[in-house]
Amino acid sequence: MRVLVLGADGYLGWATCMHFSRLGHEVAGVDNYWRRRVSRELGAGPLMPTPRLSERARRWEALTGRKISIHVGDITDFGFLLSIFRQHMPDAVVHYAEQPSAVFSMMSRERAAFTVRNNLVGTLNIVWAVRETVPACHIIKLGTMGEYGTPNIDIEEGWLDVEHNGRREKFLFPRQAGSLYHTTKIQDTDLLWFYVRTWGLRVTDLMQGPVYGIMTEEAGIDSGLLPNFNYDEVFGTVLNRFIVQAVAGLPLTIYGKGGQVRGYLNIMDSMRCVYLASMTPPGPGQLRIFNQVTETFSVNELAQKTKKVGDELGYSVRLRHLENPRVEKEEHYYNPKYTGLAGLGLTPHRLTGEVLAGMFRLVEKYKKRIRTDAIFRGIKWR
Ligand code: USQ
Repeated sequence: MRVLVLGADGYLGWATCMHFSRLGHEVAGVDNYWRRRVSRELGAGPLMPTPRLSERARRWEALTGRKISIHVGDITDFGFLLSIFRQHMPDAVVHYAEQPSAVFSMMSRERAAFTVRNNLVGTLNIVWAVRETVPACHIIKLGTMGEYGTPNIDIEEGWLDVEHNGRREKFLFPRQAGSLYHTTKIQDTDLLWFYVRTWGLRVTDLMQGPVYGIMTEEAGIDSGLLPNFNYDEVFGTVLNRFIVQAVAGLPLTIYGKGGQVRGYLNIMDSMRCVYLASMTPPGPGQLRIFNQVTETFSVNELAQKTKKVGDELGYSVRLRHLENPRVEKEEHYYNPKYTGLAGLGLTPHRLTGEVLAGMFRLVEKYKKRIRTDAIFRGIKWR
């Protein structure tokens, strides 16, 4: 397969490039280094030194003999994106090239506008590039479980059968996001759904929960291949942040009561899900949706697990409930379905003590690089 990975420099992008490459596919990665630049501007770079993509691709080729092509550019520039499609004529495109931070999208009008423009125009450009070059190309878009919000009913896998006044119809499951970023993810799903119906595109939408972890099968080969791992308030996800906080000797930042439940998954399972989806593309005119999570936890449960393992390793982990900077329910019903990817063969890596201990050990190696001032600045939703 020829695979195009958009957003190749992000937490998941480079790991995805290596995963497809190791499994024998022809991979091209694209990024404009936006996240690197902004996290530097915000005074919070990645925990591990993260070479630029061309350097990582060189190391990968030297170590494995496999080539990954790299292109630096912005997918909201249609001419640039079209030239990449013409050059690679991909069978599948993995779309991570969105502004991924809920916090960033809530910081100012300018950052909200950037999020809307980047995420929607980027997605629209992919649709047009596919239509003009490879109409059968499978678009794999990273959606997010946060699009559903926390409804008081079970969350189905993408769709809901509705019976109304004696008639039935299937609709996208109702969505009610908790941040402007999550709202743009609803909007880009709507864009894709429109073009699926109108132009017969093939699309998979992966409704992913927060991802945790550092090590993947491929990154284990060389430390210069590790993911772009952020732990700061803007770009870090909660469990990754907790491990870094524990290693730095800071109390874990539990927002509000800590009863917020989300569906989580290990970075290795995230790679596997994208791969499994790519191996079984939907037919033309089909929008296929999977809930990409493997376990659900409350923030309190994650904090307790981190504390238990951290204490065993000698860290004396402290927990602190902070006034919640976000607007979200802190106690709620949460029951998402997630059987689709298991049906394609996913065998989850569970959040065991051993997995947590492995994260502690790796973070410890980079302890001197932790910027404690970037961990909590209290960026508020209102
Ligand atoms: N939280 C804390 N303390 C922290 C950080 C977060 O209690 O220090 C809480 C949040 O309030 C929230 C939960 O942990 O209730 C998850 O927060 P998060 O920052 O890990 O995740 P979120 O902002 O929702 O966004 C992340 C990724 C995003 C992805 C999303 C999946 O940044 O790209 O789409 O996870 S989901 O959450 O399912 O929408």
